[in-house]
Amino acid sequence: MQKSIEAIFSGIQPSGKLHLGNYLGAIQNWVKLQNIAKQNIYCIVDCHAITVPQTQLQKNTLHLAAELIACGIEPQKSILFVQSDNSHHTELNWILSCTALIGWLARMTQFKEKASRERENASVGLYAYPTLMAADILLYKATHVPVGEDQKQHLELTRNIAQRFNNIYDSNIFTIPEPLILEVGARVMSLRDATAKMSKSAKSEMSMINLTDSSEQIAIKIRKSKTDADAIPSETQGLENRLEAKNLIGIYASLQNCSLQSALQKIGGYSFAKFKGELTEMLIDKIIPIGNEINKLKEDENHLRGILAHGAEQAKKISKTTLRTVREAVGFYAP
Ligand code: AQP
Repeated sequence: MQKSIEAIFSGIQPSGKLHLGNYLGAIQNWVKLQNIAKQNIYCIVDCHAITVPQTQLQKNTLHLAAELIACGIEPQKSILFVQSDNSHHTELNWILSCTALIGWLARMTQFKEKASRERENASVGLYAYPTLMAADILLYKATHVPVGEDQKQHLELTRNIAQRFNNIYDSNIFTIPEPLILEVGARVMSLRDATAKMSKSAKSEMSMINLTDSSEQIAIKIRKSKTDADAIPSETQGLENRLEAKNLIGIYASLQNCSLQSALQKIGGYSFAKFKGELTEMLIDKIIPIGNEINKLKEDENHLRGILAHGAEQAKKISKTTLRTVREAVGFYAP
């Protein structure tokens, strides 16, 4: 992890219960960054979530706040707030959507994946998602954005939008953010199909480990996770074309905070039955205390609402200054 980081921004959608992929790929790094960066802003991005229909948005938003705090996001160290609680995001989004080019958006692979064959029936919001993400980041002059594999392209687009805006309006209003590429856990795949990423909105509960799963649920999900008939190799080359095996060993390595190669040095030669037993124990040790804390925090809704309200106030203080300079640069009427 780099030293001397000025300002971090990252967001997460309240689109369902947090899973192991969110934790290993994003949140555990946010927790570490709190002690490194000078300013940490973590946003529950409900405006992004409604790009596809949501049924329990309010409940999921509060639950996500509890989940993030239970994972170690400390409101004393980080600004934690809900996106729709700060309308500067949607206001800047409009201005940036007049800066972003259609050709740029058309190249975004996540839209292609999420809309798949239903393109004509996908929402305009799903298509324009990256400009709102750019607004989120640029409002706070974030210098670094922790991103997993799946978000690299969107961050590149944010950089292009910021540069184009600065050029058009002959300003240096926007800081050009750098990606903070994660070393481990960058992409955790589904336990049932290792060609798809572990995802909150996946239909099968068996495809993901949730942070509120019980020990029994964790054990059964790992026991039933897809593998192959061969033993575990001692070298990474032995994992070629073995996506499911690679995924499970990747999870093991992330939990141990080591590389795939050093994990293999330890477990090479194990049968999957033996390996799955060890992995289950490690997951239970990691997840059960977090789950207990989530359940405790969820009982006090007012406490959670207080944290989010304070976070929104702090966020608005920063974003209103950026938005004012943007409005001036664009030439908007100043009443
Ligand atoms: N499977 C994953 N492996 C590693 N990192 C992941 N992230 C998500 N899934 C994985 C990272 O978690 C952060 C928050 O993600 P998000 O909620 O904003 O959106 P997402 O990437 O679309 O997550 P989901 O779980 O797949 O949600 P749905 O199903 O609603 O689309 C991001 O940093 C992301 O990289």
